[in-house]
Amino acid sequence: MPRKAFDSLIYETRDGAAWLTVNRPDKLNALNRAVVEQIVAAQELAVNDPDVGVVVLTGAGEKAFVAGADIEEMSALGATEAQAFSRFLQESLDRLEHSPKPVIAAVNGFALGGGCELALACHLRLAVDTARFGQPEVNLGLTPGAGGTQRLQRIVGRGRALELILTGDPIDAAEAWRIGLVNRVAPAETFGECVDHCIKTLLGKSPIALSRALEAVISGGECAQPEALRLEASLFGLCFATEDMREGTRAFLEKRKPAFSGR
Ligand code: CO8
Repeated sequence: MPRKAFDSLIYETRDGAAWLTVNRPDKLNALNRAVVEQIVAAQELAVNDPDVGVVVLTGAGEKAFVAGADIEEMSALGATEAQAFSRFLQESLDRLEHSPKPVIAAVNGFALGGGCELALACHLRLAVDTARFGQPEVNLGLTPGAGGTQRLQRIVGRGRALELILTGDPIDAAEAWRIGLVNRVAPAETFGECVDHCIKTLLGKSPIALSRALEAVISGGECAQPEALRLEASLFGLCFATEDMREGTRAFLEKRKPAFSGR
């Protein structure tokens, strides 16, 4: 399995998926600038690798996906530095969210603060049943600063987002599923299968259709509706110039499974 080691992140590719594992288990995979830079660099590797169709982001160890921004490092920042750090995190997570290849968060434990915000920037969230989600920043005298005030309300609605952000109380995976914060929950014994099933499902689709659907939803979601609908129409139209669209429609009419070439 091809593997590249960054300081705080393991990058591996296997069977069409790139696995990005945040690797600071002794600090519950807390995010500092270096980790975030490495996530962005690894994501870039995945996007540029023609053998990769799906990206999976997870955390090392049994306990945490990512337990937030590194509080020790963050506590030393002044106001101007904190604003710059927030912009850096926002821009980095924006790049992840705008990935042309689907990004799955495999949430294997705590996803708190910046860790929850990282999961929110991924396209699908799968969680082990012991995972816990939360935006506990108010307990530190802070507000979320890596996109959480915006992405959370778009995903779960403003009422639930405000409850999480204002109380700082974490929720378990079952509650996260109930409110739509995660797509699937599985016990530890079958969590690997759950993630593999999701990867396989996505790898069976046309990568061009996936990338255009992501652009329509993510970029369209950032525009006013009339503009977003024009974007949707143009991306829909572009699909008709692909071999994959011809193959997908022909396969349906011939009552067989499509074999997409990604062209
Ligand atoms: N930052 C740094 N170190 C951490 C973090 C963190 N976020 N979380 C855990 N650790 C460290 C602990 O200090 C401890 O280190 P050590 O062994 O050296 O003392 C080690 O990880 C293990 O942690 P615990 O002993 O605390 O483990 P527990 O099982 O007792 O508790 C918890 C697990 C509940 C997850 C607990 O560690 C915790 O509450 N962590 C902090 C969670 C949190 O508040 N996260 C939000 C941080 S703020 C944030 O993310 C803002 C993002 C926006 C950035 C904007 C830029 C300015």
